[in-house]
Amino acid sequence: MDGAAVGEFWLFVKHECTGVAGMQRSALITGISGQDGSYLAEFLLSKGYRVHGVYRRTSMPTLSRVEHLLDDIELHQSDLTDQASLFKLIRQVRPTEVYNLGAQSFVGTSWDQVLTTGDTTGLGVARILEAIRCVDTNIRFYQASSSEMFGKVEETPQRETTLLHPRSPYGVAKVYGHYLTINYRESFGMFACSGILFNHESPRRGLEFVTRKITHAVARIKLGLQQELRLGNLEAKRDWGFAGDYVEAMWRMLQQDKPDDFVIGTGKTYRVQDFVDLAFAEVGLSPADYVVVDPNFYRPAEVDLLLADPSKAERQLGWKPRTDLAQLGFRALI
Ligand code: NAP
Ligand code: G4F
Repeated sequence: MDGAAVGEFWLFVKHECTGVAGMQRSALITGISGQDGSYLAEFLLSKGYRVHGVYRRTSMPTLSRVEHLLDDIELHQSDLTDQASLFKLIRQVRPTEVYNLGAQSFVGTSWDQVLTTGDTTGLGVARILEAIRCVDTNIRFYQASSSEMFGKVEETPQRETTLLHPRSPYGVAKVYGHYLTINYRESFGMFACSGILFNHESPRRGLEFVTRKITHAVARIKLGLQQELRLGNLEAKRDWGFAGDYVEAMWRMLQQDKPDDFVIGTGKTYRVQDFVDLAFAEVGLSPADYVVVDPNFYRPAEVDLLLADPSKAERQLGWKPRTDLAQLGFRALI
């Protein structure tokens, strides 16, 4: 046999072993139709995982972000508000890892839908942890926690030990999920990790979030399709990274010897106004001619400043962001 044939042979043997002995690692992702779910699915497939995704029944399709993966992933209908269906799903799939990315994730909406947000973003964590606990406590669990939990920040930069002071119903629900994850680790010895991720963006980001709202509008203005861009608080500061980098950190957390919690961010912060300036500069236009500050987009309570200290992740996970805001490139976001 030549070298290539030997390689093929071993690949075949490996495939047979993982298939027959059930050794192939499998992951279940809630929120697979979302920004992070789609990048995580791609990443796990590249690592040889069998990838299962949870999606909700909707009157219109919501799977455009994973359309290119539909032949490679297995989709299951369920909902974070439905305990029985989550239990049945975990029992049927028996994944080795569960990534809980599903949530009502838009901060602004959380004041209008306090209970839905609490039910999905908060209690949803309890339901999936309970399902895992009943089926198999060896299943490793990742919870998508958020820098929004730091809220009215108690120190800067924010790290794993920074006191939490959430400023929105969304932030409050995430605090519940974060502490419940820690509690299941401490109570039942489960391998449960909480990733405290700072804002991360991509071309797959929803259009209601400020980065995509800005870049989408800038493109439309440049093309003559829109005349103005109405925004809220331009002074808020965020630590923005790239979603594709951050999903690798999620996976790395579940490959550790011991479960733990990690802050994931870039360690740089920018004002919304800075983002606006950069995006308009990219197409040679002046924001002053188009941006209108509209109090309708102010929030009842604002998170003024987020800045990550991701040094624990770098030390323990060997993870570093590869893409900062400038590298991410505003053209890619448009
Ligand atoms: P996203 O694009 O809004 O995706 C949210 C996902 O949750 C979607 O797939 C959505 O499904 C699903 N979902 C909503 N309600 C559900 C329910 N009741 N049952 C099951 N699934 C439900 O959010 P993302 O940016 O990918 O964020 C992923 C996770 O990380 C979220 O938990 C978010 O709160 C958290 N997080 C995000 C950031 C960030 O900057 N992106 C930072 C920190 C933490 P549909 O498509 O059906 O709506
Ligand atoms: O893009 P945003 O809506 O993101 P926000 O509120 O920081 O939340 C995102 O990041 C969290 C992590 O910290 C995640 F947990 C959460 O799920 C989500 O992904 O708003 C960013 C900032 C805010 O200060 C907001 O007040 O931009 C300000 N802003 C100003 N004008 C605006 C607007 N935000 C939006 N969405 N729309 C505006 O017109």
